Amino acid sequence: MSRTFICTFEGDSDIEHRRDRSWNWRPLQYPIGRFSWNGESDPQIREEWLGIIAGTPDELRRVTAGLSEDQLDTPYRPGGWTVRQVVHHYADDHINSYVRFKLALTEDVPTIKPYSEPAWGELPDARLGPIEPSLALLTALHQRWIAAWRALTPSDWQRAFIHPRSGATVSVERLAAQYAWHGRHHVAQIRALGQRSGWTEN
Ligand code: NI
Repeated sequence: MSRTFICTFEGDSDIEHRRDRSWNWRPLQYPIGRFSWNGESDPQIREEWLGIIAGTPDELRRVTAGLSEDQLDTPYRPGGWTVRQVVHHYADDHINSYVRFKLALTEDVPTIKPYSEPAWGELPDARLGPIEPSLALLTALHQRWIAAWRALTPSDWQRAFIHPRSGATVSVERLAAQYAWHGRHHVAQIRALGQRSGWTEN
């Protein structure tokens, strides 16, 4: 049976979008589309996912390079997070997922602790703080994360945790697919904003 997953990130969830009636913003919110995966992978596609995850910190650095404070404080879409909040969200969210990944590797299908993405995004350091610490944190975090991914045995890819909100059992295989998507998802939001605003030519 083919399994198709949609994104279950706390803030990227279906629940948020049912609450948000502004369907006009969907192309801005999902410039590369929603996360989906048919539940299957092979060594080649896993390697592609890891390559994308490994490159995410540099992509984020590239797309935010040279932005002014005003540009960093511009929402990527009306009513959405600012570029600054998106950068801090990367650090906050990937820290949480790194911990979930490690829990899945070291415990027997543990139930993880969700967090409120919208609330974390509204904390003062996320709304107002300089982005460099989060860029540096993401770079270091992904070095550790990728080293851990690359050390997995074939059977390790099926190790999993339970997300208590959805009840879903999430394998680290699925996590790789999700984070390859997530890494490109918000970078594409920022890039699209820059293009619409005439900040960049590409
Ligand atoms: Ni996100």
